[in-house]
Amino acid sequence: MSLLLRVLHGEDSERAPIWLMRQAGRHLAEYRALKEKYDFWTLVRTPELATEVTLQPVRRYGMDAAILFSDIMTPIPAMGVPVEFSPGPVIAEPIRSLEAVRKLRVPEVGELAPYVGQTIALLRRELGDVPLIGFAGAPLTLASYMVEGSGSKEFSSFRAFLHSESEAAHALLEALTETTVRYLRMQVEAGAQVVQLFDSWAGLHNAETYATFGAPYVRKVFDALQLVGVPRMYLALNAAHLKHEVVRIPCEALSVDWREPISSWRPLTAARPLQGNLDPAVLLAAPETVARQARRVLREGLGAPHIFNLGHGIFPQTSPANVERLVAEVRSFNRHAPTE
Ligand code: 1CP
Repeated sequence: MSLLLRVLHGEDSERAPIWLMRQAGRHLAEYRALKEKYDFWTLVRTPELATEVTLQPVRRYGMDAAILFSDIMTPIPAMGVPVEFSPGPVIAEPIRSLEAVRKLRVPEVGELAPYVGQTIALLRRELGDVPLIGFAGAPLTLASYMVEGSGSKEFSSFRAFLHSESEAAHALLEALTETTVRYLRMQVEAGAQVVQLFDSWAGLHNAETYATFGAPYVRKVFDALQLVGVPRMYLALNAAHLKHEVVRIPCEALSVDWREPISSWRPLTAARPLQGNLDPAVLLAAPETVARQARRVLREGLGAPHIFNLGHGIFPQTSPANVERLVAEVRSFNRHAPTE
């Protein structure tokens, strides 16, 4: 079994597996070259191109996992809501009422981004022993974009909607939950060996709002996937104030962003694998700083299963040489006999 899967099954391995959020994409010249010829949707919707982009960081760095090249918004058009990228998601007609929610479709599995299943099948043939991570957006984060209409610093329209149109909000979250379950099941059937739910905007909410509109739907998605039997990983970003809710989510690994050290989560998570949590900005510093900070995170991860990752996506201006240095540092760190 691959190192990542062993750690997800609870092994406190000698070496920490490493992959990086957004490891494919703009920091790689080979991605930028493709991006000159094709727009983002074309890359995602063409299985050969999405396969190539997914493989680029695996080839270059020898990562311990590949993550499907796609976006959290990929299943949304099949619900009847067109999505453009500029560069983040843009929805021309945001969902703002119960009426609009009632018009949404919960797509059948076959209608849900069939090109994703084809990409996964191609990837499984190319990847050999390297595991493939499938992913989806958590319902609350998907709803943030659908109601706001685009990314935003505060998502004020969305947050107001949760409070003023709570019936519509719950109906929207239900539709997204069912769509996400079908979408992730499809990914697993096609060959994804791990799934991650990205809750990038969970941290905007207080504990009560997250407990009402966030956590219950994540739990539903993961409960449905338990039967499927692949390890489930959850990232709630900027969510240290939601720790007590987040640690109750049923999943095999929690991703931890960079704002608090792993040791601040460990007392609440017992031996559950934790993933993270290097500040992606460290990769913009000098190589010696990258190495030193990587060791700090590795030491924090000792004593229970740890998957090395960034606390959030890699910045586009990151130099591949620094990523190489990072991978080498993680590879050479013996977790059973740490030095320093
Ligand atoms: O390593 C990989 O292959 C990464 C694949 C990937 C993933 C996992 C992409 C490609 N997007 C995502 C998930 C995603 N998309 C998240 C969750 C993770 C996170 O928090 O970073 C979110 C919030 C989005 C939404 C999104 N899509 C944004 C952020 C907008 C905002 O509100 O700040 C952006 C810029 C996109 C477009 C996008 N998705 C992916 C890429 C490479 C891009 C940029 C397209 C380009 O090259 O111009």
